[in-house]
Amino acid sequence: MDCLFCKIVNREIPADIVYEDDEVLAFNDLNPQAPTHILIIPKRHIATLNDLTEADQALVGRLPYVAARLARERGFAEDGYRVVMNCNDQGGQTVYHIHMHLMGGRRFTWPAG
Ligand code: D5M
Repeated sequence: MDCLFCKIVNREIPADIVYEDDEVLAFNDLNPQAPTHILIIPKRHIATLNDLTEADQALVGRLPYVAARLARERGFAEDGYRVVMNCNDQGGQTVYHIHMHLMGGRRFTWPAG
């Protein structure tokens, strides 16, 4: 399948992997927007949030769980951080394999741009 993040899962292209379990992979974003910027993905290909089924709920629920764990490990869980999932063009999605952005280490403003 011609999916960038599936290729990272399959080790066909390199990435700076920071967490892995049976279902989830996390790696540093190539274009970081914060001192820590990690992408957390399900290993299984799901193109957008719109493609989720009821059966995917537990899998996708792991993404914020892993985000919080990584935030704790990096020491900014208490100060705070931002998690984002972009959906489709107007939502700013550029890679069509769902991913949660974990950004930390600086102050974020709201509303997001
Ligand atoms: O976010 C897609 C994100 O994926 C964006 O922040 C850049 C990042 N990206 C793109 N290619 C790579 C590779 N090869 N490694 C790591 N990170 C990558 P979106 O929410 O879809 O706009």
